[in-house]
Amino acid sequence: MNIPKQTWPQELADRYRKLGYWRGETFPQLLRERASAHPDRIAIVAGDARWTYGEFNERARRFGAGLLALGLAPGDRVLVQIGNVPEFFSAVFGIFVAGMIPVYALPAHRRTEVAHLADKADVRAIVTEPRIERFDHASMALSIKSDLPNLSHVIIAGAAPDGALSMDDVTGDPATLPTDPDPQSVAFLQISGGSTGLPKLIPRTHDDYIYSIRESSRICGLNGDSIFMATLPLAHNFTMSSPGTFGAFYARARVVLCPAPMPDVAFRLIRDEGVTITGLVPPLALLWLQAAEKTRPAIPTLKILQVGGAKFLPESARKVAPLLGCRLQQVFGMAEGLVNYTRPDDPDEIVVNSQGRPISADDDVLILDDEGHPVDDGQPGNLLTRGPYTIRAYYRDPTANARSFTDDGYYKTGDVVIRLPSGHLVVQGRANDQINRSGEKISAEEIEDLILRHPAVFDAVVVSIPDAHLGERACAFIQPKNGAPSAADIRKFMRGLDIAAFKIPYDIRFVEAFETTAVGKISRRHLRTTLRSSVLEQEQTQ
Ligand code: OOB
Repeated sequence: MNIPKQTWPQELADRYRKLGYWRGETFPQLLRERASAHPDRIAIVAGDARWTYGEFNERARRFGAGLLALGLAPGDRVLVQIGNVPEFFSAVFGIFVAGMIPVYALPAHRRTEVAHLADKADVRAIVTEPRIERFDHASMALSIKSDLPNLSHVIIAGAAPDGALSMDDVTGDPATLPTDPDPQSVAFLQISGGSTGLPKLIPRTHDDYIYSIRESSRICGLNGDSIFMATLPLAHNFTMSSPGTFGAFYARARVVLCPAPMPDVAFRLIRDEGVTITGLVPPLALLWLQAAEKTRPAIPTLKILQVGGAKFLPESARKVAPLLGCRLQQVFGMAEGLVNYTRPDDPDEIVVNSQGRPISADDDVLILDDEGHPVDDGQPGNLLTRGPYTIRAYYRDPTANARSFTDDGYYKTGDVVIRLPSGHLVVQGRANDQINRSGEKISAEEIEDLILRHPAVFDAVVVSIPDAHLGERACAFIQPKNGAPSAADIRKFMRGLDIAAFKIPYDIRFVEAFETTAVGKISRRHLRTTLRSSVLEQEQTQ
């Protein structure tokens, strides 16, 4: 079963093509062209492994042909849950060249999230590692396979347990590979942090995504001599596309995989490999700054440190250039599309105080008050956007689509921003109920639903509160029933639910009852606001 093409109105699609945004390029073509023009150039460095573009392409083609030999067909979805190892790329590009569609899961995702994604995207195979950070991903994938009849194969980058195949054994004759896909078709399904329920699937097309990586690599000044270090998880949209690993491949540059984001590991790798650009979330940037203050690392090749995924405060932003000897670039993006960058030639004050401006002159940005009226520059409002690389709908999710898109195709980001006269945006926070913990997005509603499964919980409300280290953290308020569970009981119970560990709130508080509205119903939005203010007041008086 093929998935439908992602649809922009014909008139806009024509315009994006005419302006040269959509050039009909595809991912299989991208890799093939680079491999044929620069077969011996190093594409990927990971520990002792150094893959040239030629080898990268060969590995992808053998694996793609192997998927076909297993009986999978172009259009099929394949879930990829792989950490920062080179097999991430041979798997993903192998899936591309076979005309199939990768679905990305983060290494931190556990059975609940992965099974949901696998089911929703109706995947035929899962490609994963035996273990990532000591967790047994292979067994988890096999257990999910036993529940989903269409999921026929678990493929392991490494030694495979019984019932799974090793990636090395999934090979075939590259002559069986199909011709390049339609550039307007969906290239992959990215996942959304979201504010409600489990992750939603984001269909990105070859045309739209390649436009965003091409422009991102231009904005960030990437060329064939650039060395991009992937420090955050490879599956995250920031690491993949802003300009990320895909932007680096587009520019014929080199990608270095960082095994751990800790300053000592990262600084050494930057020095040894001559890294020129990398990207971090704010809490990691703070860690690097702290370490740099003590050790003054010699990392002169590093020209740009990108920080994004969550708000980077000006006090910290100001320290990047003096302590790390490179230029800061703020990145405010979303897997749904829109990405904003501060530009290399922006004045320092803009780079420190804003989260950048959109990639494209055709990114339509609206900033509206709660009644839907545009606000003036300098005033906070809700950010809505549409454009040549922002989706028009989630994959198979009419309820989310009705909530998240306007009739004229704008995506309601849920972010509250201020626009400066220069067009740069300053992020103020979220209008909806999402916790941004170190760049990991957590839906308050999803966590409430999970806590409610505990037999001694009558009701739960989860709110986001500021945290000195993480930026924000989740705080769960619980109204118990049948006895008095402790915070430790709740956490233990949640660990048993097979969810990503970052979703388990550390801060759990008990209340006797929640305030109710006049009609006797609880307005969750109102409750979250009052509970959040009560925490903030308490913290201020401490
Ligand atoms: C990136 O993508 P997602 O999909 O994980 O999260 C998007 C949300 C935004 O709507 C916003 O709430 C928040 O993350 N965010 C920021 C931010 N960058 C993202 N909030 C404040 N300041 C920033 N610089 O996080 C993402 C995707 C591509 C590039 C960079 C980040």
